Amino acid sequence: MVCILSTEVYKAIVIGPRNVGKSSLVRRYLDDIFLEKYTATVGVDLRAANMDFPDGTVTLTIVDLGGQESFDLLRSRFYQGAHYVMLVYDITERETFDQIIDWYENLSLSFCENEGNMLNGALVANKCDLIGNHEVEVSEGKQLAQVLCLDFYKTSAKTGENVGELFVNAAIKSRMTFRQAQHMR
Ligand SMILES: Nc1nc2c(ncn2[C@@H]2O[C@H](COP(=O)(O)OP(=O)(O)OP(=O)(O)O)[C@@H](O)[C@H]2O)c(=O)[nH]1
Ligand SMILES: [Mg+2]
Repeated sequence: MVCILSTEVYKAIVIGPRNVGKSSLVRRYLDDIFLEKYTATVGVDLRAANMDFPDGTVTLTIVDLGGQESFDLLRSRFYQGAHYVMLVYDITERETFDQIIDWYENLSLSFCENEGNMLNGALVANKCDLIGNHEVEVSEGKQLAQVLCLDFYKTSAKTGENVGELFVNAAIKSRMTFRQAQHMR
């Protein structure tokens, strides 16, 4: 964590298979727009969100990582120092859900001792607006999240459902874990 004047700065990374809507979630949160056209993230996009809480401002730097396999090596370089991980799958593509364990294991391998000594993050079931096309039950997502000790969010970058909650919670959890770790020193 970096402290610039009274602003605390934390790092969140957004990962998961290609085309699941990672960039769309970030875009929905920061710009409040949704684009139907798919443009793959080439490598990484870096953004930042400022959030005002009663006890101070938090800047969440958001590292949006392209899901294509060719970026595997590059991607792991950005895991270092992350305070919160958003692990995204597409609720309408079971294959993306089935890949989550591999993503999690990869992450755990190259991760990053964060300052609280545990991997803080969320499993995100995106594209939930496509009702009728769901290939993964919400209960399955919740169960996996529980096993991996992650929060669970069912989101739609298209409608905005739960998107604000996801990012605000990422900032709150990052700060809480960091402060708890400070206390224990
Ligand atoms: N219906 C619906 N479509 C979505 C949603 N989120 C993303 N999409 C669409 O899914 C496609 C992929 O979205 P991206 O946000 O580019 O996916 P990504 O995970 O960033 O992909 P990579 O950068 O290649 O890893 C785009 O055509 C989006 O319009 C959603 O919540 N609902
Ligand atoms: Mg992207």
